[in-house]
Amino acid sequence: MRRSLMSLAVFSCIIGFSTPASAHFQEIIPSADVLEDGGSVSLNLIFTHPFEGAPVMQMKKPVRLGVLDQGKNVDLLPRIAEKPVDGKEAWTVSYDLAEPDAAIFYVEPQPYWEPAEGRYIVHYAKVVVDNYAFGEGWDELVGLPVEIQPLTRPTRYLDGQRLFRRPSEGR
Ligand SMILES: [Cu+2]
Repeated sequence: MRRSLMSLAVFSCIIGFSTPASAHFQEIIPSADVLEDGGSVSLNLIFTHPFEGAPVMQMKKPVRLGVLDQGKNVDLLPRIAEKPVDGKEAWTVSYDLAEPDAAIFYVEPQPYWEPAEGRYIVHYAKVVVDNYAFGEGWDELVGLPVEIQPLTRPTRYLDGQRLFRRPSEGR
């Protein structure tokens, strides 16, 4: 699970690649991808080499950080907190998920200068957290300039069952 989570977060939306040997990407890693009992999720934002786990790179405060929750875009920048990793600037944010639904967290980091390509690059990234293992809403788009729309459910099932129904679906 950890690996698929990572690949979702890392490969969600990437403009431009540097050479694979030195592949650094924006990470947005939630504390859980499915909250079986609802509650709070925290996400770590790290600019690093995900497959090697290091070295961590400096990540300036992002331009945008938000979540699409219950069909509404919530700005999470006011709640962001610094959480350095290996002495490099990195960030974290916590968010309470109230209703059964998939919440889609996303980040627009500041552009960084990629010497290998002679250009600035922005790693848009997003990740889905399924609250109460609801199992729907994960394919909604948050409206990034480049964005992958999942064609299959990116979060795990609980015994193949949904635990909750929307109120409109009745019993
Ligand atoms: Cu690198």
